[in-house]
Amino acid sequence: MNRVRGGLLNDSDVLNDSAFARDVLAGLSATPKRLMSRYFYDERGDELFQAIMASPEYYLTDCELEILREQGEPMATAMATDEPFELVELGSGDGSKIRYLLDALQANGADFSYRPVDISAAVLDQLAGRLRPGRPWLELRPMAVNYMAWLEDLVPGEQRRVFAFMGSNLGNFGDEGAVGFLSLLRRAMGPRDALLIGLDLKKDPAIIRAAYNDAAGVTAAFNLNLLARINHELGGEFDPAGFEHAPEYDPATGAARSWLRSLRDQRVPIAALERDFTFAQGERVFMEISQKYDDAMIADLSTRSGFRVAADFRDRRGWFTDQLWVP
Ligand code: AVJ
Repeated sequence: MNRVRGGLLNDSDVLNDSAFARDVLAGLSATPKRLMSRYFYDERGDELFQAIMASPEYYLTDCELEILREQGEPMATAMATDEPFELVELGSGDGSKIRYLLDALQANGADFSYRPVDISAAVLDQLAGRLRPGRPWLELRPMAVNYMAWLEDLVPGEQRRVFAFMGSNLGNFGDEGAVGFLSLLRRAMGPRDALLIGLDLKKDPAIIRAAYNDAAGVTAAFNLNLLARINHELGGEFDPAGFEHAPEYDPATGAARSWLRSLRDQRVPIAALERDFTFAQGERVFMEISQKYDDAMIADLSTRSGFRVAADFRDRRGWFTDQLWVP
């Protein structure tokens, strides 16, 4: 939790105290203004993301669940060698999808342990509660850390590792960010390691637009919640009713972007930043990119970051892919 001491914060407090404060200051000082989607996930944000995954328009979770449920066996075969390995899932969440893969690996006689890595200890407790019952064989080694920071210091291990980065989380990095992240991961991998990566594919634009603008307004609330978080944690005075959710999808590039648009001219003080920020009517704040891929983009991305695509598993509709990438 960030400390807000009315009027007593100086610049070095702001700069040293919290990455959140620093990133909000930089983002709202930029043109166009932007906020970072990694900050969506406070307690309320976690709840809203769960609700997004349960919404009828958000197909990504259903597609990946179908792949894991119905192709767990070939996936387990593609992933395992005779060597014992550790399955390291980056940003595991509560483990609701991966269980199909764990069960398929076990059925295949794979010798493996499972290390879910997530920034939220609460979510890892839920994961353990969900996965432990009925799986006495599971070697579960949860780790509550920021996986980005952890990866920076990670070197190839003695034991083989298979990383998993599911759910099209890569799509939030943008193009350069994605190559940067994958290259970082690649440097931490030994020659026999592998990466299981989930990527959302280009499809009928109407389907994608609906997924990021659901009729019940959950995605809108998810974006607006970041303004509420700034209010709580940084002493901001945003009126969330002063902004609207304005997502867009460009079928040519596959970029789905979310913006918040100011509904009027307004000035918003943020105490912890000791600044007011002005928003013109119609001005947009960039919130998130959710990249959609096609085969050419995936070939390009994997090559640029030092990987080769070894296996490709898609749902029946061909909307989503889980791929095994190797060095
Ligand atoms: C968790 C990054 C995969 O981009 O589809 C869902 C987040 N944002 N609805 C995505 C999200 C709006 C989601 N990822």
